[in-house]
Amino acid sequence: MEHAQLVKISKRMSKALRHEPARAGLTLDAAGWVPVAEFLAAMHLDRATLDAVVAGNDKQRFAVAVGADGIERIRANQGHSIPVELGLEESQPPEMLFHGTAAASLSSILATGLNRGGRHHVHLSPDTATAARVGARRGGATVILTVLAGDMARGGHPFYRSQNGVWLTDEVPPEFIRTP
Ligand code: HQG
Repeated sequence: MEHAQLVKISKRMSKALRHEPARAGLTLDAAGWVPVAEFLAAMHLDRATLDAVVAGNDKQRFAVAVGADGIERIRANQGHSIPVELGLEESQPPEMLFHGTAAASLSSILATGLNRGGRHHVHLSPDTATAARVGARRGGATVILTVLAGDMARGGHPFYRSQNGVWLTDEVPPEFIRTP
């Protein structure tokens, strides 16, 4: 299957597993999982396509796992806007993390800090290349902010790392943000 087609399906899967499961006729459990068989039927996907999307995903957006009950389930690793308890363990971040965003948002961010908006957390990248890619999603001029994550953690702000390497925190106050 062509790359563009896989990306399209990945976006459809993200929408159902992160934002609007009911619209796809799905009910996720408290941790965001849904049985793979149910998911395939609701999304009109075959297993080979699902496997190709999950394995080939540039950001490892999805996890497939067999539960204690022997049932195979799928969930999104992060990025939800619906309430799910991902069960992430608090984790010690590196000294610096990065956030790519629109240059037009800079003054607002420096005034109020980074807010999680509709998502569960503020998303931070482990390196500038990843942050640049995140910022470029917005189009227009982008800026890469440095977040003093080590200082934040020592100041009592909890950090979590999703299964696919995205760093998550509740908010980043302006004093922990450095511009280029
Ligand atoms: C901005 C993608 C003004 C923030 C990516 C961002 C990521 C503010 C936007 C993941 C602000 C929210 C998340 C403030 C924050 N004033 N703007 N005070 N505080 N913002 O999409 O971090 O492909 O919810 O800078 O790769 O861009 O979905 O967050 O531009 O990992 O897997 O508000 O989404 O992953 O946008 O991206 P988003 P994000 P997936």
